[in-house]
Amino acid sequence: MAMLKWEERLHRGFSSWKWIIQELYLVLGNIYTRHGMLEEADELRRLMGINGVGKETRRRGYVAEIQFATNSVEGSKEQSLWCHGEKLALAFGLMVLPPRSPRKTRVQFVGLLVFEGSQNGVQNGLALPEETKMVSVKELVESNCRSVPSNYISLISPEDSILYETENVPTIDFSQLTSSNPIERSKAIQQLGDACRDWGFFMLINHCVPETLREKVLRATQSFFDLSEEEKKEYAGEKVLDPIRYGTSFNVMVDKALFWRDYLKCHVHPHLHVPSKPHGFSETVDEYIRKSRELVGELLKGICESLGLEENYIHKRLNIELGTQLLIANFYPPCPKPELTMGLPAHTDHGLLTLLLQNQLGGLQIQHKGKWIPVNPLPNSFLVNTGDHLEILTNGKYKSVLHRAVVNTKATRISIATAHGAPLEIIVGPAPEFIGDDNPEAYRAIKYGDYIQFQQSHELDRRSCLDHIRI
Ligand SMILES: O=C(O)CCC(=O)C(=O)O
Repeated sequence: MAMLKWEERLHRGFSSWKWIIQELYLVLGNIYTRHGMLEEADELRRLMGINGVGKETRRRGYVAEIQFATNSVEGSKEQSLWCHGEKLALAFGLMVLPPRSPRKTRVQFVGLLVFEGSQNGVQNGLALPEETKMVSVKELVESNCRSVPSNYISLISPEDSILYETENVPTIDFSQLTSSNPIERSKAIQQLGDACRDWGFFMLINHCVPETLREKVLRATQSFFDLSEEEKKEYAGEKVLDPIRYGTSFNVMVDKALFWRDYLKCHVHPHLHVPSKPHGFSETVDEYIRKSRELVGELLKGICESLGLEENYIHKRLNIELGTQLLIANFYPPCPKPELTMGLPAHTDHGLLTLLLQNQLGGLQIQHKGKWIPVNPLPNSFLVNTGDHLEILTNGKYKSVLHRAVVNTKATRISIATAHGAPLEIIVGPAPEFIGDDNPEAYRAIKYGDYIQFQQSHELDRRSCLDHIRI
């Protein structure tokens, strides 16, 4: 690999500080991959060796913070570098700490690496530079990649790796929820309320979306991802709220490690935006999103009743007729070492309700009472979860729950989420029915569009975006 001039300088200057060099190489690996320089990225990975990296480092987005204790550091340095037109600023400093034992004085060395171009890009909502070549996971897998590149490595902490297989998310029978028998219906409403309050997730069976349509939309999604990269990149979009966006990972501008997932996100209501390719895709999506909207409309009515409200309360309060519906198609190709990476890290969803369809390959895990539970979907079922805006509206009564997607070695997993919420311009805060002397407002009101913009422009940092608006 031909080293760039600044890499040589850096290597000479700091070669004894192996942690910093390794950390820099890790970030540089990311840059190479983002710029489509896969050979260079591979060579870099070979040079640095993956073992040991990360043990003594903490990385935050494009700001890498490196800390270790040593007695041999003699000075501090500052340097600013450029790579592919993006400025990297480096600042090194020393801190002398009180000795832990009488014989050893500790000198802590702190290195800061700031990927300036990208940080500004994120803040201003700018796109990646035009010449940037995005590499999809599908492309990576098809290029015969037999290991997980270092920039895709994101390890789960040991306590978060434990799975509790014995618990199951509740099941709701849609036919009972819409039954003309009042006893059956009120029992189903009670179960729905319990599921929203205690789990934030449930499996929906006996619903109104035909199996043939579910299979058709999964096949159509596969054909979209089977288009050539050039064709798909026509839909790459620039900003997080663009009506159609094809991409990889979560948001490559902010992800500190890349995720094993390609995606297509489309705003499908109140206006339908769908790629015109492949043939028949937009018609199938249109049919599917209409049916899923109908289903979610009924669920929202049931949820209102379970909260003791009139069944159209949410429809009227949040103008659901003109509400936002987003379709998020997730494509997780098989991965050589699934334990080293994530399909999607823990996050909550922004809307009121999300409906998830998957191709019978498990991969979703949800957090329940602090434990991670793998979800095995029942045939022909949907998984439904309450989102941040239902938690905001109910002032915390119904919870939006953390969930994550893991990948597997065997086959491509496809999931299609439709997220349903208020119109983008509506400001949502806790409803007066849920506020009282014992229940003060727990969240600041925020415009739904601003909330999505915020969530999609920030790293998924394994906690709920709601933490930013909690009072
Ligand atoms: O693929 C999955 O199972 C989860 C997808 C998801 O959480 C999302 O799209 O936000």
